[in-house]
Amino acid sequence: MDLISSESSADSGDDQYLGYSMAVIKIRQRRDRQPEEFVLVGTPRGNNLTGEVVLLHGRYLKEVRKFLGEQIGSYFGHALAVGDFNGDGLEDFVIGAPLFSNKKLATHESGRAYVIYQNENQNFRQWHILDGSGHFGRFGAAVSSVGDLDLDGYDELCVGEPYADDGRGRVYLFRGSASGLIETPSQILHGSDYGARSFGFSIRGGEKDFDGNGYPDVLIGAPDSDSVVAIRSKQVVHLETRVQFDLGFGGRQIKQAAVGESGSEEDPSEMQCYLNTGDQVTCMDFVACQKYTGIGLSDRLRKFSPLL
Ligand SMILES: [Ca+2]
Ligand SMILES: [Ca+2]
Ligand SMILES: [Ca+2]
Repeated sequence: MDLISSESSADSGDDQYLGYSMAVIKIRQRRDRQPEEFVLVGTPRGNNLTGEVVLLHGRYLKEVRKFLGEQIGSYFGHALAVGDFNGDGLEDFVIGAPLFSNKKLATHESGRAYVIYQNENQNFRQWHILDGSGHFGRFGAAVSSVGDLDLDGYDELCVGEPYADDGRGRVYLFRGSASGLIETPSQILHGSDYGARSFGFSIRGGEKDFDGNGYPDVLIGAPDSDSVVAIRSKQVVHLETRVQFDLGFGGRQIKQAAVGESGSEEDPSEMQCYLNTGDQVTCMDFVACQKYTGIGLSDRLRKFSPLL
């Protein structure tokens, strides 16, 4: 096996911690070309301590671009993740900066994650920022594209905040969409629910389906409690509901209507039914149908909620 490495940097590059994190990303340099593999390398003490992420061509290991941090000491480049969060077929990436202090929120080391979307022609102009929730939580210490957990065509992102909740830790799940990651997390996992500490210090997911239910699962490291938590994805059920109203004219006049609509163009004055109170009312039967679809589902769902 040939040893290939990048050139050594100048002495000024010492102690910048190049190689603190790494990821491989496919980039399409021109519209008429196939994507090529590039390497992202985190350097959290680079660029005079703001941190930087270097993009190298995968074949030649030559630097082609740098992404620079915005705050000294934020550890921009501590963690890296690659995924296609807006489902356009081009890989995007995320940079964690867990020691970022948010002046607007007056929080110290609350952390920040930068989501960077790839466009055609190696263009990364669209950035998206996700912030941690409080002091010393260190949101962005781990970032991981956990694949398309709900199989809707957009990759999901997990971000660890390992020192939130007095050191118990949290992990945020952000869902992808056509316009990129949805800023409000769809789920927050709490280390306290698993008896864990520093939960979210490391995250790995999107590659394996441990329980064979057709959906990828996630591993979350919690080294302060000497534990790893395996999170199994639940199956996603798409439910379609339809209601048909029978207006009580011998089944001859069946109208379809959405829930909550009267759907009636018939004469409601024909009151041929009685309530328990003795009041006479218009007869109205209805038929409710529910259909479910999804990957890996059985013919019968154990917990299938009835419509009414
Ligand atoms: Ca994309
Ligand atoms: Ca998805
Ligand atoms: Ca699974």
